[in-house]
Amino acid sequence: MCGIIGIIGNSDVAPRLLESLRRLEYRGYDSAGIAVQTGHGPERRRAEGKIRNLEAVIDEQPLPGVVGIGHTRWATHGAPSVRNAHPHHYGKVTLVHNGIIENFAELKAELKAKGQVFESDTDTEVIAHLLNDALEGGQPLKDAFKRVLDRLHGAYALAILVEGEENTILGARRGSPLVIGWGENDEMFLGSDALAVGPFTQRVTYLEEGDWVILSRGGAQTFDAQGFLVNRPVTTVSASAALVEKGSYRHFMEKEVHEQPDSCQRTLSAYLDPVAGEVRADIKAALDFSQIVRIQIIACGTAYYAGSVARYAFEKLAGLPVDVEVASEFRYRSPAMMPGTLAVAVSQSGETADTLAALRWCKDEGLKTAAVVNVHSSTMAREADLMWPTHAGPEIGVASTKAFTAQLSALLCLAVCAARQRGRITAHEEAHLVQVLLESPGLISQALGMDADIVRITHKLSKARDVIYLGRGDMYPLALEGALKLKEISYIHAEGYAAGELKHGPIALIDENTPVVVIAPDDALFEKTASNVQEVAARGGRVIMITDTPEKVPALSEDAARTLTVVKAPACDPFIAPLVYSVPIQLLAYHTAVHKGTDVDQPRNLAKSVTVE
Ligand code: HGA
Repeated sequence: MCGIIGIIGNSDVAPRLLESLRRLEYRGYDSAGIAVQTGHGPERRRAEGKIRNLEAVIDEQPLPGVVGIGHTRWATHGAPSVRNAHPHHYGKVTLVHNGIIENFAELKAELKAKGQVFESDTDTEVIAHLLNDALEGGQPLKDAFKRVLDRLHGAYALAILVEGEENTILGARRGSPLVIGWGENDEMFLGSDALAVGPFTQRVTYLEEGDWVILSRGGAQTFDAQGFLVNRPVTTVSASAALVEKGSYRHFMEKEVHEQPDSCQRTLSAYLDPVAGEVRADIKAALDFSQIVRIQIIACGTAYYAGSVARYAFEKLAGLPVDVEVASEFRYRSPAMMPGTLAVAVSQSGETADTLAALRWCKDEGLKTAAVVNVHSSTMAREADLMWPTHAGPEIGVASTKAFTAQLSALLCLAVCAARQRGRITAHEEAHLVQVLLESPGLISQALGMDADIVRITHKLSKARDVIYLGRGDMYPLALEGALKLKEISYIHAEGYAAGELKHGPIALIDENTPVVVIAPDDALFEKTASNVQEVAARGGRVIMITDTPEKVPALSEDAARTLTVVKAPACDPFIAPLVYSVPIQLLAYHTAVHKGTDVDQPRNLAKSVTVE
């Protein structure tokens, strides 16, 4: 989602604002802008589309000045246009905003009734009007800011410049994250995450929910939601620049797909003790699964599919009932929760607005909560009773890959932990499963070797209008994830179905123009899935079958055989098949998108870290 940067610097800030915005490009955006204190009030430059368009505007009309703010916008209210791009300005106030002001219509009506004119269609602009009014009314800056924040409903991270306050940036967070960066020689920064300030400092303070701040040269006064001065700790983050460069890869997504042996290894190491052949003692000590009667997983998008895969493992191995629900439905459904339920939020960023709201709802209901997150300092990490980290490293590609397999790695380890603690498996069986899990990075690496075979089939796939993905058991959520990945980056319509469900409706879609991707590892359900392949082939469907046992693929009639393409995956234990088979489905989507020439890392309309509803 939108990125924010604010700098109180010692030299011209425009180039550094742009540098930070480039770092934030990965979040997905549709316009960008900066504002700088020029000596006669803040001045803005804005542009639709990519940062390079903004650079061109600034090249033509430079913005000198040492204090400024910048923003990448992912439109929620009002079309992506220069007029709606941030910073927004009214009177003395110029500001950028992440989030949604839910009561903006009511506030706007009130302000319009006073004769004020709005220049954009955004919800954001009301904040500039409100703050300007409060300042014009003679209120001191601090009181005016607090009064305005109290009137806002919804979610915001804000960075604000005020005319006449040349060395100040106001910041506030509710619902959307914001960090303070502490630089050298009294330079100060505000950012929507640690990566935003990463080029300038590694020393950051994470603002808490409801916090607001008056940033000045060399310092910051931070207040909580009630207006009390608070002291939030300064932490040092390891924003290794190398992790956010593409290196020799064409796209971040390609790099991240290839990083999966490492990211899964790192994540598995946080959960498994390879020497003892068991789940690590600290993980076992943190939660006793024998005290849990049910798990409620809440997540969105790809993380929801990771949770859906995990359900099979928790139920089969640990005999623990699991429900998985998309957070945007869960949060408004008034679900009936059973005491003893553990609520598990799964989110790469740990900031996903719907998942966070669902997590908070569970906490309010008195449930124990856990968060599986990749950003360990995120709001979910801090608010959940228990943080289960993934170690994927920064994920820059909007379409999630390594974060997904890291989530799967963590959740599969936790399923083993639960099975052992609930007496469902012996120490010997635990050791076997730990061994199987530890083999997965090597097998993921082998699966990356399917690249060339997959490139060969994607030229056909890229011409399809619709694609169907089929899987059974834990390959069913993987089929859903495969379809999502293809939709996200290649814009080809794709749907995932449980293979056995095909004949109950979707088989009507089968024809020679609709490729069917079948994910069929050599597991207990292989024969059943193979029968579904027969059903598709019998109707002239084109099947791409991803399997480690091509020799078991049923003999098809000569005609049908011509339409079948088998892509060989590495043989693996069915327990880790979701990890291994993630790779070919990611590669399939990636190469199809590359073939189509889409913007793989920043697909249209999508954003990373979805901090709005
Ligand atoms: N509501 C504001 C900001 C949108 C946002 O936070 N996107 O991530 C707008 O539409 O401009």
